[in-house]
Amino acid sequence: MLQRPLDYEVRRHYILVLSATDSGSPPLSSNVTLMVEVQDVNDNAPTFEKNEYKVNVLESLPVNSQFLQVTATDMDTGNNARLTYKLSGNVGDSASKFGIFPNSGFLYLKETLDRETTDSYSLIVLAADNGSPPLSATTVVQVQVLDANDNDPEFVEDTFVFTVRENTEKGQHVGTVSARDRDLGNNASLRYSLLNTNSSFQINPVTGEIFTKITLDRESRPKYELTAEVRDQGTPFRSDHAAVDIKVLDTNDNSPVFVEPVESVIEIVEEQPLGTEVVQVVAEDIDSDENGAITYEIVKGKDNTDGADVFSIDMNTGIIRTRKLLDHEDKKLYTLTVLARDQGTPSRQSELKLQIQVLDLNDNQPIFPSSSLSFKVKEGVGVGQEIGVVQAVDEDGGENGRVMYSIVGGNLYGIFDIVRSS
Ligand SMILES: [Ca+2]
Ligand SMILES: [Ca+2]
Ligand SMILES: [Ca+2]
Ligand SMILES: [Ca+2]
Repeated sequence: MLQRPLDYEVRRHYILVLSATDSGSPPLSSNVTLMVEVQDVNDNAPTFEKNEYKVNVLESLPVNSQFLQVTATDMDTGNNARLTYKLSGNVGDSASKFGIFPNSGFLYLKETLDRETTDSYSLIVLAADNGSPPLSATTVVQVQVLDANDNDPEFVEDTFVFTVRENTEKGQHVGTVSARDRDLGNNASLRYSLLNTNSSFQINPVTGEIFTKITLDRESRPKYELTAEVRDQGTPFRSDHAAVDIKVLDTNDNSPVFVEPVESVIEIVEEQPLGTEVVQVVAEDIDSDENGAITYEIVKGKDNTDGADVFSIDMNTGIIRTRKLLDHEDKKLYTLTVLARDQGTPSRQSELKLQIQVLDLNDNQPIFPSSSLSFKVKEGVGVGQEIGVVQAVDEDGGENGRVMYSIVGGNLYGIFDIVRSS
């Protein structure tokens, strides 16, 4: 019988020598050698070499890759020490993403990881021996998922629309483009640039702020269509593009310019009905909207502008008409100052000085100073001798006032002749 417990782990074999002695005299005896083999019983649980393992796994690690081996030991022998590993008590993602080889304790990936969805796992690994009943131990594997550059940066808008006023000094802030990247660290560290290289705008590569590089002129270029690029700093980098539309806002930096009439002297025949069109003035202003919208007016009270009350102008069309009946004989030339004004704030304006010449209509007949004249001529005067001068006055100007003379009656036998023009 056992006086003390056997421990297989301390001593596996005992060799006992037994002696049998009879009670005769003298007693006889004989010895026998007894081999006692201590059999292992499953009295030791497995133990892991660490209570907790920590491992970093790149999210881009391929499926089936092994990333950690856990090891447990068991003091027993045989089946009592033959260990089987398994993942135990894990739920959801943890259960579906990871597997373990039951004999080696190698952990491997069953599905791809995504740090942007789950960036750490806590796995429970169980090691059980094959005793009966089995004994087991557990350890924890902390998996930290490391970032891979698997996300493109994304601009927050497909098209950024900015406005900037013309004539501002270079360095004017136009707007800011921005993008997001779901990765981490360098994989999400963004740098901005403008593609189609241009001399008018620059971008802060870190902040995405766009500034002017020059003083813009809307009249030479009212709109810019640029492309912004964003890159992350991963290796290799990933990128995105967005349109950047920049509209240049107008300032009223141009005055109206008269383009019609080309001639500064305008002719009109006298005696036309009131409201007769004299001329249409046209001015242009290359600014936009109100800064380029023109109205016309006639300037009054200026030096040498004596036509202000005689003519009117349509403020919108620039058509100048008569307000009074013009009489060439009364006044042959009017001076008129026309103003073209834009509707900017403040407005800009230009002046055009016009001369309006009133042309003669043949409205006056020649008039002799008196109804009858008498010349005294001595007889015997030689043929061709001048016997007197008649003069008629015509109020009309030019051709209309040039008088032609002729004898129309009483010239018996053709004795007299008259010089037709004098
Ligand atoms: Ca990225
Ligand atoms: Ca990532
Ligand atoms: Ca203007
Ligand atoms: Ca302008």
